[in-house]
Amino acid sequence: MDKVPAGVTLVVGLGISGRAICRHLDRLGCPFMVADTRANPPDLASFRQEFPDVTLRCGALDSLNMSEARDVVVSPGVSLQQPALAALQNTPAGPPVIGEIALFLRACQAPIAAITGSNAKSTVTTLLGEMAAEAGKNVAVGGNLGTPALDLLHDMPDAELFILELSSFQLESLSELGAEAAVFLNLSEDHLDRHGDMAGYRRAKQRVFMGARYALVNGEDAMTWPDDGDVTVVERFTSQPPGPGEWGVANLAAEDDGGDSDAAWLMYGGRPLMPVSAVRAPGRHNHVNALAALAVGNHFGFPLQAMRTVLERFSGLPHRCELVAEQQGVRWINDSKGTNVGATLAAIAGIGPTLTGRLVLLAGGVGKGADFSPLVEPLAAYAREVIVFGRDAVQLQRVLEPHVMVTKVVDLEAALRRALNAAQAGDCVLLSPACASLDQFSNYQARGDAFRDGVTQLYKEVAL
Ligand code: UMA
Ligand code: ADP
Repeated sequence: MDKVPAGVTLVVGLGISGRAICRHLDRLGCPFMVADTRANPPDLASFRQEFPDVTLRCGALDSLNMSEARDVVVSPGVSLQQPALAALQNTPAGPPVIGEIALFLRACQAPIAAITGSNAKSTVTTLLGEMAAEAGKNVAVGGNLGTPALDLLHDMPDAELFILELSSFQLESLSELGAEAAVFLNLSEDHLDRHGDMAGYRRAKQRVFMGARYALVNGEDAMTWPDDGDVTVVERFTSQPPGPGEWGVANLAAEDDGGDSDAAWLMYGGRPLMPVSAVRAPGRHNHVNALAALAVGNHFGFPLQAMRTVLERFSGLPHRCELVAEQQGVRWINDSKGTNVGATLAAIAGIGPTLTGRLVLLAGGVGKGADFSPLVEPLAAYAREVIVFGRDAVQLQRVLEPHVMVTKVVDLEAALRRALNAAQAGDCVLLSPACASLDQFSNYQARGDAFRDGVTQLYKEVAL
């Protein structure tokens, strides 16, 4: 059996996090080796270029003796429940089995804002980061989005605030966090193949509150509220008129808003903050995202004017309900980041009421064990057709077919061709797959890019 030498740290995983962990250990001068559970992990050549002398072991972990490692640092995509790691955690005097964020916490001196939820993490993290920068803070933004947390430490050693998007995979392995501000935005089905059930998924996300001084939760989603009462201050946001101390949306009569009669405003309790119409990112879900960012920004003391400036400027992230083409009266919208049912529901709720025609939805990929039935009602109301593709296309077809026309195709390219035939003027073709992309693409960005490029190509062909 192979063995990790005594005192050497084992890095599990050769992906983005694994490499950030390696760079960090390298900078600290800690001896380390890497294991990846796959026989042929991707991008081996670039790893070898970056770390020519580091020992790399590929294949199952159960034939690797890890008992004398200094630490075992596991990438988020690797489950801590897999037998070799579970056994190691049960070994008395075994090495600590930790994740990238635990290493980050050992080294980080500045306050942290930690943002989690099933959806909207990246949007709120980005908004808050831009608000901090607009307020003149030296802020580092990353985590599950963008730059890995450990690389941020190196890239921005003088950062006075770290704003981290944290996934359930990153939170699951933590035994402490101590965020200055912890945000739990919403909870809907995702990653059940990894966490077993909703209770397991929620338990992982609840770890965001461990040792937090301030928590922000969703007033309309009790699943986001902290279980134990050890967070000193808990604030809530809601899409409804707010109660005292809550962040919400209310219609203001003329005397309250200086003449903008009956307009919807973002509010803090009874205090109007800005008209909803001034928030540039479209859709109701972006109004609550704006409120979440305003609430945390307020906790950190950012001036309201700076935060408003950001909300007036920020039009949304790529691959999230992004309009990529409008041709012959048909809008083509890329929501490739709609990787779970909750996100696709939000996209349909945002776009459906704006249609003069109908919706043509492109969906499918890796369903992660989710229940697709919540899609039935909105699709019956808005869809002309649903075009399904990828690994779990049949599951989607089975659930949706009795209620809406469903066409099953092999891949996204075929889905685009079918959509071009199906869509009529006034319609919207929406890629919001409710599934992960990894069966047919390297990530959701590649899937979104393929959608954008495919649409351009289709209309070129039509023009010929
Ligand atoms: N893998 C193995 N064996 C290994 C290592 C990895 O099979 O030994 C597989 C995993 O099961 C997974 C894939 O390889 O399918 C990637 O896993 P990883 O842990 O190496 O992933 P990274 O490349 O480090 O990227 C991770 C996040 N990905 C995951 O958690 C799956 C990235 O979020 C994140 O940007 C990056 O760390 C930096 O923090 C992506 C993501 O999909 C966007 N996140 C999920 C989500 O948002 O829903 C959680
Ligand atoms: P995450 O990082 O959690 O995946 P993103 O900001 O990238 O979140 O958005 C992912 C998806 O969630 C997008 O497809 C978007 O349409 C949808 N979404 C955005 N905000 C919300 C919200 N407040 N509630 C539900 N879904 C949302």
